[in-house]
Amino acid sequence: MSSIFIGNKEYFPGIGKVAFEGSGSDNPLAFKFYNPEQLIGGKTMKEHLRFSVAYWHSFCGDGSDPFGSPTINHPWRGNDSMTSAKNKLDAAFEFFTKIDAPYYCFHDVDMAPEGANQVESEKNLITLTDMAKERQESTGVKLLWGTANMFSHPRYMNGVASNPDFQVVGHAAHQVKAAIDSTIKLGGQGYTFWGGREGYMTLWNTDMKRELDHIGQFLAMARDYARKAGFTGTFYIEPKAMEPSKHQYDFDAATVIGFLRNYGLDKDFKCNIEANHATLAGHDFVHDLRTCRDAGLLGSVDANRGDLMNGWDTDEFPTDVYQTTQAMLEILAMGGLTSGGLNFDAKRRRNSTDSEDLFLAHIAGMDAFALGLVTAQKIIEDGKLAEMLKARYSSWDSGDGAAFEKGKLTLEQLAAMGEKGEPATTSGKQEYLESLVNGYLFG
Ligand code: XUL
Ligand code: CO
Repeated sequence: MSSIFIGNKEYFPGIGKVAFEGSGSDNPLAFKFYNPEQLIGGKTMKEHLRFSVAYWHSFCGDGSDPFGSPTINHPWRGNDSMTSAKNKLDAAFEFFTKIDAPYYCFHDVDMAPEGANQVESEKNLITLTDMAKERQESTGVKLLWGTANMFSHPRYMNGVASNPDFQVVGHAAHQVKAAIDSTIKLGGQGYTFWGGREGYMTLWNTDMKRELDHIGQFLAMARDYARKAGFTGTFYIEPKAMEPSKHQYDFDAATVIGFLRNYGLDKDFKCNIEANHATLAGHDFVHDLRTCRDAGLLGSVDANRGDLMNGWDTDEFPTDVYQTTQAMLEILAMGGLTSGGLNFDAKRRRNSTDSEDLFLAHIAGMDAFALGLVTAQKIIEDGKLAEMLKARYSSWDSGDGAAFEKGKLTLEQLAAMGEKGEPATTSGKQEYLESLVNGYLFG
């Protein structure tokens, strides 16, 4: 096993490049199902899945939670914040290379420490992203999307673009402009807005209509700036139902789609759907994916999963192949991801404290999505599910049903058809369909 290090130190010694060894392998540090070059329906697994590592959870998360202090001691901590940030960058690119991830995503403050003021913060960001550009060129790893962390700083406690205080929105613009500049410099294929503070706690102090109008205006300004500066990628809004705000304006996919259309943003913006955010909204992950696909607005995916036993954002690695199969079916059905990818917005558990756990967690997620892809392709090739779906709606394919769909019937005509007697009882065949899916998964 050869050592790989990006700067002058190897941060994950003893771990080489993770390779595909097949399902028979008992090497924990090998892929069992993710075989990057394997062809599935004419494209390689790597091209289909477009895996991305989240800088924040993987290199900034330290295992702390609201009840306890850090459990994970990162070896890249230096004597000052800029030294730590530079070491962290090298560790990150070492990890991307070893895990064979083609992409990564980051927030401004994940990579560069905040300075005493906005101007100093931007200077730090420029220094670190200049270094990241060199690391991208030497390793071939690319930026899937960039974003700004507009939720941690106290100035945003009452909102970002939705803030009742205009001065705060000026600060937000400065931060977003710097993050967009960095994303363009790094060749990012997307730019994400997650509105953690864009919501409210009580209507007693909130002018909801005005706040939503301000968000619409702000996003249009950000889009216009980025397009003028040469950004050709996709903007994403990432829906989330709650946490941190009680009522978040980007509640779920349907809400975001309505918002984008309402403010004329749907030509430039798509959704970035996160599994655990969909479940917080009371939906299955696949429900929000389907809602976006049907609207032509599924852009990218934050690949994780929640714990259905509780109601907060646990950001676990996605290892449930039932969910990854459903997700990959949606992605294949829309012709694949284009500028988006599968970004592991997931953190290892507080008590997964070995540095190899970061590898094991990503391997588990990548293998689960590879299994999902293979199964989804099997389902498509076999065609039985699609055939049954088509048959279920066949009464709309000809005659009066087809006339209805074409808008050729009046309510009076339709009502007259209702006099023909009780319709037949038709089974939905749910249990049979579920057993078919189990057959594709395990047969
Ligand atoms: C928060 C979340 C964010 C976004 C980017 O729940 O998912 O990390 O993905 O800001
Ligand atoms: Co996310």
